[in-house]
Amino acid sequence: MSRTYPPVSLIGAPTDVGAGHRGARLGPEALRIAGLGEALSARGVDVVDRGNLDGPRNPWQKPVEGYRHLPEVVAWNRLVMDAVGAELKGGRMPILLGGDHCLGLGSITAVARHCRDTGKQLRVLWLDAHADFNTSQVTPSGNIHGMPVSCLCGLGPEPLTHLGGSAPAMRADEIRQIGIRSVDPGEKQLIQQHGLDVYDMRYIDEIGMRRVMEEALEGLDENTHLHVSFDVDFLDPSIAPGVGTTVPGGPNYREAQLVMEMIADSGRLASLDIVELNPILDKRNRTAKLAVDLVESLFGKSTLMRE
Ligand code: EXY
Ligand code: MN
Ligand code: MN
Ligand code: MN
Repeated sequence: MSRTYPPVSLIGAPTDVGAGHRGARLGPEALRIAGLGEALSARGVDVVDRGNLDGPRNPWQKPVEGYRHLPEVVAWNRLVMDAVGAELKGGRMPILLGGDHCLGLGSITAVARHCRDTGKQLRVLWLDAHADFNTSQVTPSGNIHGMPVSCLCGLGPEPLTHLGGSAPAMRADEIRQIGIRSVDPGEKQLIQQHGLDVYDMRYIDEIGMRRVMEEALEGLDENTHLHVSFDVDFLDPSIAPGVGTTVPGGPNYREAQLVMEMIADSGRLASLDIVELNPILDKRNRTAKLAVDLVESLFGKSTLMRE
């Protein structure tokens, strides 16, 4: 059965203000050059490219009170929240092209507000090697791309936790994290205190990716808005070297394809972030091309021959 998809809007957010390496600001162009728009159009999707948001440059400073570049991170996330919110209001599926993962805060804040306005249930699938649940007190770096999930859950500086006007933007039980294999000590305590549902690589090894996805997608219905926040460092570095914070032992190509195909089968995908792609660290744009290949599977390209 060939599924139809909502019209899609690509939104470029060329910044790495939240990251510890520079280069993710080139991610949007790398994804465009890898043919993201053309690949989705070829699948019959109505694609509009809104171009790039224009936020402050990366001042490349040291952390201040546990946060690096907080004013710039706030400014970029406000732009992202407004742009993502406008596409949702217009009945289109926003695909945010990062840029580092601090932008997930603005994106998901917009999605959560849209869910409140429309009475939809929010479910976030956070595909990542990292839990991104740090705070200024426990962060090892001050980089805010390690903090978007804690900020979304109400832990963090007011300008970020209250980006959408109130906090928390999202409840901890609305998110499932998959692929996690690098968590800091303080972060781990916070995650346990807040009861976050984390499908880490050890659990994936034990029960397999199919069971993990069945559990993570459990309870979705026609009233669910599924948001996928795809941090490309979720993937094993051997297939995705073009990221700033690689962690060995990630999902292989087939496991990643299965994740995307099972999300597509759910028919609930309604918004997407593609973040942390760093072309400076990539090899001939292969990581961007892999990301496009996997996003095509989110839009119905399947390797299943047994219909
Ligand atoms: N947990 C480390 C930190 O907070 O600095 C590394 C975070 C990397 C975050 C990347 C986006 O996923
Ligand atoms: Mn991340
Ligand atoms: Mn990550
Ligand atoms: Mn409040």
